[in-house]
Amino acid sequence: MPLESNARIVKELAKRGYNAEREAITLLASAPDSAAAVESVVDRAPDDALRITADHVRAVTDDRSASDDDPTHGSPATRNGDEPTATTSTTRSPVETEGSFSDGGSAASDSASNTAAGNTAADNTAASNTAAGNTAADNTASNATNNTDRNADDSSDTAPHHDPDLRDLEIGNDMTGQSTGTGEYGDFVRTFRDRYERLSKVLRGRVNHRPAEAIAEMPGGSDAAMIGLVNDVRSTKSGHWLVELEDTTGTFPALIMKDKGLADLVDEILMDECLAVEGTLADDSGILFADSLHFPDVPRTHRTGGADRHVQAALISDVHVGSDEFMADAWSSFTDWLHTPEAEPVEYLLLAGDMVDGVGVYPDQDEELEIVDIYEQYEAFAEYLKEVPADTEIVMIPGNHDAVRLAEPQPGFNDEIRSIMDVHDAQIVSNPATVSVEGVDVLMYHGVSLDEVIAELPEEKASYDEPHKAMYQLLKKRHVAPQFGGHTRVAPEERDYLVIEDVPDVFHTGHVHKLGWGKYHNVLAVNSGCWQAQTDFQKSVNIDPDSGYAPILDLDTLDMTVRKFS
Ligand code: D5M
Ligand code: FE
Ligand code: ZN
Repeated sequence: MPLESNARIVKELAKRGYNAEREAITLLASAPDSAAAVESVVDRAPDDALRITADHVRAVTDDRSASDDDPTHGSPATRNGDEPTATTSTTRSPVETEGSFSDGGSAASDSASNTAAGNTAADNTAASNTAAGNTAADNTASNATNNTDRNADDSSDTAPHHDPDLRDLEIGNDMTGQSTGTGEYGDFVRTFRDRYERLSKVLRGRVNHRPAEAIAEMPGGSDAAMIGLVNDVRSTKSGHWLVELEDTTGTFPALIMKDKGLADLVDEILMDECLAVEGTLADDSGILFADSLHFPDVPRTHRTGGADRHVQAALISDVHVGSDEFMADAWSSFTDWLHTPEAEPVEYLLLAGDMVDGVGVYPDQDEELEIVDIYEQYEAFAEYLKEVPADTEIVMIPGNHDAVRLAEPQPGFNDEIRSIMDVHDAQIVSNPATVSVEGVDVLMYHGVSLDEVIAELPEEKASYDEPHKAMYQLLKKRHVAPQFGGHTRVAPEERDYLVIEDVPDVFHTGHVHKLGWGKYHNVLAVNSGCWQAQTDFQKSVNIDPDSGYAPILDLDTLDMTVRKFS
């Protein structure tokens, strides 16, 4: 089946406002005169149809099967002169360009090798992570070859049909419509209490903790432990650190001596996160000399779920439609590929925020906008979404460029924006949210706090070149945005929706526009790059984005393949 004609059919239908099933595209592509077939199908589709199904195409086929000029039937020999040949289409195949993934010098190959190298140092899952990184690159290369063969072989075939009954998608922790916060002092108290309660539970089994007010009453020299939110971290004149923790009864200081071997952990402490400190009380019971520090963390024994069939999800983010730098061609290569037999297992598309570029997000942004009206941006985005096969299940959360409140948790889009995008019937949920896809729990979070983690932590623990390592820190803190009152805006709610209460199998973020992935205690962390080339603004702040990549996740094995479409 010529890929180019697939792509043209998808675009032709999208232009007329239709989204199409993959099978419908396949049937139309195999028609002797695809253009005429598209016309007939569009003419005959019910007025209220938003999507063209295989049945719509067959209805035309069945009606006209006796006719000589039936555009949906006939041998390839009757192809139109301007129909691209299979050879042309294979040359145009998007997967062929992904060779640059491993041909050195590109941002992606840098990311890939960083990922592998980084994991080696990180933890004892290193061996398998390194292997996973390599597998991704190798798979990509061999898939490209397979794809070429299959394109040639499949010319008369129809793509297998997706069985919606096999699909299994559940949303958890969506706070859309649940916002209770009024921004008053009491709301903040409730949010922090909830954070403390749920995260201290995670730590309780590991230390024999006492409330702050009880510790102050204990005899000097006693062993003691406290669980609290970090109220202050300071280094002392002699090079030690003073960490003040707060619980529901008060605050208590802990002194972390520089020779205790805890410096590495102190580096990772963020304000307002939940920690446990264990040690010995000073003679006057006024301070705790720390012997150990504990983060809530992910147990190393975490066992992941998995699909019981071969099915995949594409994990992407930061589309930025409306920006001058939105990469429409790369996007179309991606959506064209989704219509190929090779992409048949890709039944889910998870979008982690920044669908559009928005307006007024950064200084002088309007100089870099192709579309200056936010609603028109979503209309354009909806058109691009129509290029995605109609039978793909889509889940999306907002990001900081989207038209929802900036403070996290961000509720899913309002009705007006939902109605603009309703052609695809996407699940539109809050940032963050958890989705269970065929038994795989995916925590989706846009990722604004990653900037903060990267700014606060030493380079080797979190950097833009290895965004997945910054994600490891959030997993370790069991909170997607621990620091309050800094760069990440947090809205107080009755519940702290940003706590990572249940350990996910996959953690998916975007925002920093860098591609990076790796495993932390068996959890796959994926930061998914973007679909926007470098903006002048990003150039001025030295951001070199990884644009036009789609990480494809096997839901049965949790292996990942990164595909390049730019
Ligand atoms: O974010 C894309 C990246 O750009 C992300 O890492 C944040 C960074 N960014 C955004 N605004 C600024 C400012 N003002 N200074 C420095 N870095 C910034 P996105 O959400 O797509 O804009
Ligand atoms: Fe973005
Ligand atoms: Zn963003």
